[in-house]
Amino acid sequence: MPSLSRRTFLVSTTGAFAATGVASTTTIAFGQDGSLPAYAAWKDGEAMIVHSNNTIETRRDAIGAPSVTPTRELFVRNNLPPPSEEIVADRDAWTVAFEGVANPREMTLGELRGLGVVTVPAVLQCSGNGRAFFDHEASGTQWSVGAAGDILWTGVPLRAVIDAMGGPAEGARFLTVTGGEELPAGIDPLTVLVERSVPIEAVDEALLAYGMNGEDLSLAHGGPLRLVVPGYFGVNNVKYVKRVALTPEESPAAIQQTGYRLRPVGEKGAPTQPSMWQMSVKSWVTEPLADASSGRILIQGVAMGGMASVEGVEVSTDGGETWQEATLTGPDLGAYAWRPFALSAELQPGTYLVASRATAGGETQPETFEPNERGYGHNGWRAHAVEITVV
Ligand SMILES: Nc1nc2c(c(=O)[nH]1)N[C@H]1C(S)=C(S)[C@@H](COP(=O)(O)O)O[C@H]1N2
Ligand SMILES: [Mo]
Repeated sequence: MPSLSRRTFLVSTTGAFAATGVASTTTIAFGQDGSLPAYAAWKDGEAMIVHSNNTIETRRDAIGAPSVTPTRELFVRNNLPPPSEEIVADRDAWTVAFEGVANPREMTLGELRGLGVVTVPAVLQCSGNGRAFFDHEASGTQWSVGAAGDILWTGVPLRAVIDAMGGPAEGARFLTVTGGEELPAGIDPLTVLVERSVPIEAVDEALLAYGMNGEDLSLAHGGPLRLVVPGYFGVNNVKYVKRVALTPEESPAAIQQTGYRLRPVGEKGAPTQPSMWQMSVKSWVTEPLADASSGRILIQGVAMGGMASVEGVEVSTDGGETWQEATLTGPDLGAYAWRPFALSAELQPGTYLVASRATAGGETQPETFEPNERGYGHNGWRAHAVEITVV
């Protein structure tokens, strides 16, 4: 059982947030019994692990090998409690402020819809997906592989919106987007505000999404409107978007300045360290995970390239001694999507260490991944391998 202080960490993101002790009072509404919180009660409970009210993971054995993750099985991750359901009652009335453009203005979602539409398949993955595979007990939710899913996002291309406002203002270098949660009273807003910056180049691929897998975006996933930056880690995909700004500097919010920074174990976050922006090549086996009967067994999983299309996936049943090329089974949905893979193997009774190793954009998954303070970005194939017993 984790200690109380560790538990406080589990429900928060930034060190600042946890250090204030505020997390324990504002987000203590735990799914203590493992049940889904009200705002996500429509999720498939059988498929999910409820770590807390604000951190809900897809079970590894529920992932299977889908091209697109069913919405009811997609993970949820909130740094703050989500806003009230009222914000999705009248979606088109939702307003967003645009700044750092030639002609700054506010627009309603109803108006934004008129500017264009695009559907982009892209992986949504939390920076901490795979944290549980580090040995140094990185603080935070102990996600295994299920803080990720492949989604069909529908929305307005951000480029069209910026163009409609006369283009970026002079000196703009970052896209800075603010979430619309109500902030807890009595503490410095910058310690809890969800506001993220990404390099301005991301505008070309980003969208303001109002649809997920052909349906209106739910409150749990950021409805009525969220930012999607294809290829970038989950945290950059700001939900409940209230403000979009093209800025000369990165956001002053702690979540940007010190949070989500890749750094050596034991070091504090700082703006000079790499930010969790672009994702890397990664894959994991989703079945079988435990016992199997001898004979022909179908090993399946999913592989993503981050910013590049998956070129291939190799599978090993002997812990990486030998590898065989797997088949990419799903359609090629582009650079930002994942692809399911499969390999049929003849296995005699015994124990096997089953691993997968993807290649994309000329990069192959490494065997190990350097530990880092917060346990971000793990894509080492060995730690993601599964031991199965064939009887
Ligand atoms: N406004 C807002 N946006 C947010 C967050 C948040 O807490 N508030 N969490 C971020 C993080 S850390 C992740 S991993 C993704 C999770 O998206 P999901 O809950 O739709 O799965 O949303 C990101 N966007
Ligand atoms: Mo995340």
